[in-house]
Amino acid sequence: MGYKLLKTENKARRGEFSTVHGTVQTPCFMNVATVAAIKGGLSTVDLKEVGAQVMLCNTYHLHVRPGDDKVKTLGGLHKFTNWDRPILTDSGGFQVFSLAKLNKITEDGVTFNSHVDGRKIFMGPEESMQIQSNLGSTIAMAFDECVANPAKYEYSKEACARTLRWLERCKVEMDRLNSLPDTINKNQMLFGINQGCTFDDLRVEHMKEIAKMDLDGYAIGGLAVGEPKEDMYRIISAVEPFAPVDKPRYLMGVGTPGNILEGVSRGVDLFDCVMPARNARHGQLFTKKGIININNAKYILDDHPIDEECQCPTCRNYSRAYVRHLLKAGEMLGMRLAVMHNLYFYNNLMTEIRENIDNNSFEDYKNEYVDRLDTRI
Ligand code: PRF
Ligand code: ZN
Repeated sequence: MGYKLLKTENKARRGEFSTVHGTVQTPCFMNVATVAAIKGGLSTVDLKEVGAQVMLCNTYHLHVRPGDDKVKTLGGLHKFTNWDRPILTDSGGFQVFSLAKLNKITEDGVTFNSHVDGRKIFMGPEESMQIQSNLGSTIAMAFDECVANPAKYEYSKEACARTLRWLERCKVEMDRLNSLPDTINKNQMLFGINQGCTFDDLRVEHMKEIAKMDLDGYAIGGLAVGEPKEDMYRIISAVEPFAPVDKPRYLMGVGTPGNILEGVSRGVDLFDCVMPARNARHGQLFTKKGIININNAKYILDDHPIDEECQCPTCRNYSRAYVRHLLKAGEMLGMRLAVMHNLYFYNNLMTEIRENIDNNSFEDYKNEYVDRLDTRI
């Protein structure tokens, strides 16, 4: 088990990450299923059709509903969702800070009100690890504090130090949970999360500290939270030399196809983002030539597939005019077909990225696509 670096082209890495739930070919996009379902009505059977390797679920949401204790009783997330490939669970840290009505942060953890029924909940590093252990995910994320952007230097420094102390507690708790007799996944992996806002010195210092801890992977958090993309790229380049070469690197919550290509070219292996599914639900569809808005009247009589070059179930069977009509009519099938296309597009983009790194043509591929892919046409 673990990460194997197969090939590099400049900083871009082609690798294989093996887990108890199978091997992930990297670079890889992880498909967001916050409440253990892809928004837009895709099943885990559909997820395989769109070429997904990894599903990402959320500790916070599943703790609030249906309850991680229920999921454990039902045999864990893999059995619950009928998904036999890797599942990564986010720790709840980020969601608590961005979603719930936050009460207070202390050294112990965070107290907040549930976004479902307002009830008061406490979550700290131990609680987050216990919930993720109950869910039985392949990879658990450390409980971190993602500071809002912009943030003051002094506050970012304190939050960073707290995130490091929390990580040490996460590791101790994870080791304890993995050794208990009734734990669902005794090989659960732990990824640490680099923080430090947009301050290069805090970021590098923090990455150096967490790199010493022999974790299963290293995430870069706290980016794509409203800062200019130049800041995001600069921070990735600053911390990358201090991330262990023999462990996967994960850029959390990123991003557009262009952001992913830039991330890969700076040495990132894993990505996740709500964007492909969310945009699809609003009629924004990715194609090789750029983003189309299927709600546009010019598609009313368009009998071509969304993307002529796409081999997804939607493009193989249905026209732009039909998908447009379904979305306009508010039919569930419209969202489903649109989301299938966009997720296939993202997973296929990763396949192409891998092939190009294998063939030493990634830089050319990136330069050809980077502008076009994020353009609205
Ligand atoms: N921390 C955690 N999850 C996250 C983030 C983070 O900083 C981000 C930031 N883009 C997305 N998801 N735990
Ligand atoms: Zn398609």
